[in-house]
Amino acid sequence: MTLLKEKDICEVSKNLMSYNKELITKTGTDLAGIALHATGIYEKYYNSYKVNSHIAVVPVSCGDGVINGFCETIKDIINILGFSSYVTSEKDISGIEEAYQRMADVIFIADDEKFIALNTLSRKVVDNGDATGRGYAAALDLVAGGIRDKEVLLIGAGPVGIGAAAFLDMKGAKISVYDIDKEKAKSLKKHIENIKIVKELDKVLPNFDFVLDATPAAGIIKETAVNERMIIAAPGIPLGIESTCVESLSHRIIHDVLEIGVATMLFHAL
Ligand code: 2YH
Repeated sequence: MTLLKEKDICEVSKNLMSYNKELITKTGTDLAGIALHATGIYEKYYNSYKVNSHIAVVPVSCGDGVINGFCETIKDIINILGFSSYVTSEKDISGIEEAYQRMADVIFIADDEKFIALNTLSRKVVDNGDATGRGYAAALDLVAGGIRDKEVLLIGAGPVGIGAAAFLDMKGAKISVYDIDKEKAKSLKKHIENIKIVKELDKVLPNFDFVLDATPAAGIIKETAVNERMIIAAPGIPLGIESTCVESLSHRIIHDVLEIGVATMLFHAL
């Protein structure tokens, strides 16, 4: 798990419009479209949620403390989806109190370990890891024009990988999973029986056209293992693709710091 730093997020807000355009080119839809696809929400409900839902983002000072720009960035991502959100002026417990007093329907809140969205009415709790996995898997499904019966390599069986596997399995993909921790891969197979466990990543990687890298491991995808058709959905920070090939592959990489995860968290929480 990566603790975000100010330098990771400082460009996100000002690039949101261009990121939406990039996503349309790559997947055929924007951030909202990917999150709708990930969560199965109908467009007509989205329109009424946009008008009626109030979203609060609460800064948290424990652990490494408030990250400059983190809450503002979450707010900006939510607002570009058409919602009305704000960062509470108070932080921590007082921030939660303020969000309830201002009748927030959903509260976004993160410490060093966990980042969640809480629905104050339904009590639904959405974890950033799970939502990020589902959002990126949904993006891959859109790029593939339907992932049913297609071979997908999932790298990493942690919280992001579990969310991705759940979505890909629901869509009928043929999933292979690699995790450096063999027990994690085995435990994922207990939940999703049809998953194949892969032991040597570099050996099998070139055989896949669809890859979802759900690890925070830098350079886990080597230039030599990338084939010319490969589409890589890579939510990890840092990016798991060897830096020497990132530029030439950029039109086939889906990667951001927070955007797809936060959009999917919100739509899942509603
Ligand atoms: O970046 C993080 C964690 N790594 C989240 C884990 C998600 N799977 N947290 C951000 C901490 C934000 C800080 N407490 C603030 O500014 O409120």
